[in-house]
Amino acid sequence: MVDYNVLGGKCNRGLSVIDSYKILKGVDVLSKEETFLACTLGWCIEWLQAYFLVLDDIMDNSQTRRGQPCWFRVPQVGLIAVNDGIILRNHISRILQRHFKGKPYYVDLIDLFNEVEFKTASGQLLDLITTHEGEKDLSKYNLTVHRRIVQYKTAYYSFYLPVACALLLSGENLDNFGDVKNILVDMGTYFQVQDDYLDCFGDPEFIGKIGTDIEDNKCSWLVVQALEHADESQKSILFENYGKSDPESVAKVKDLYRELNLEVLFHEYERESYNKLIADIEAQPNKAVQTVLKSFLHKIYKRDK
Ligand code: DMA
Ligand code: MG
Ligand code: MG
Ligand code: MG
Repeated sequence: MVDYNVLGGKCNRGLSVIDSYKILKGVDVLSKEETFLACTLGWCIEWLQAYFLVLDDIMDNSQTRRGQPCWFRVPQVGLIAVNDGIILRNHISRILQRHFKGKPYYVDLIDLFNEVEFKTASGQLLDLITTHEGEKDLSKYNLTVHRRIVQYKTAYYSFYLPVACALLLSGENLDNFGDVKNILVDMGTYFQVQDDYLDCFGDPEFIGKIGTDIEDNKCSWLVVQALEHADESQKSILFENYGKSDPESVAKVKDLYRELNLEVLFHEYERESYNKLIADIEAQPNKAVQTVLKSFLHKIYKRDK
């Protein structure tokens, strides 16, 4: 179960702990002990990610993940996957206890993982209940609603958490890094817009998952932009076909997205977000922090996976 669900991803989140820690310490090579601790925290984030994905795929009724069937689709697993998700989560506390108990920042680490998990679960809740609102009235979707969902469901655990782990390892107090947190949350928002884009326009073979946002009536960045830019007749196509699982309806929504040039709009958004993030990062007083943030941004800018 652990091999099936924890491995096979890009490991961006986990690796960012080690990269960020090296930059904060100002060294190219860490001691054996430091490497071990940074890798351990990196793996804790990968375990957290596995836990969220196992449950997310059930809630989103998805088919594939990382190029294989979603865990709950494996015969003989089914809804036992819910308990497997809980087991994955419990492992994090056990790993932290085994390797960090006694460190001065142990309690801060536990609090951090708990708080980030709560934020993510709240984001998943918003994502799922907003879908019900959208089923009643799709025109309720807008960028404000979208932003709130994605900040919570994606940005904290994917972007703030790795850097916060590296800061704690370096002996820093997280209270002094409010600006850094805000920048990372903006970066996470940009990352989830990419995820929404790839859900429709990415190659399932390459991204390892088949999109479900249109079928699931999700408040995706694409449908928000479509609502913004469509004329009345185009809107009625959207209202008619969004949130339906038959392939003809999905194809009509995708055709409309293309007609509205959403691919071009996305590439503009991508460039603007990048420029804004770079400007915010360069306004940071601490050079090492600037380097940490830029290195994270460059891992995801223009990603196609
Ligand atoms: C991802 O949202 C959020 C979490 C907490 C896993 P999503 O359903 O868009 O992700 P994916 O496209 O990977 O299923
Ligand atoms: Mg999903
Ligand atoms: Mg989801
Ligand atoms: Mg998605």
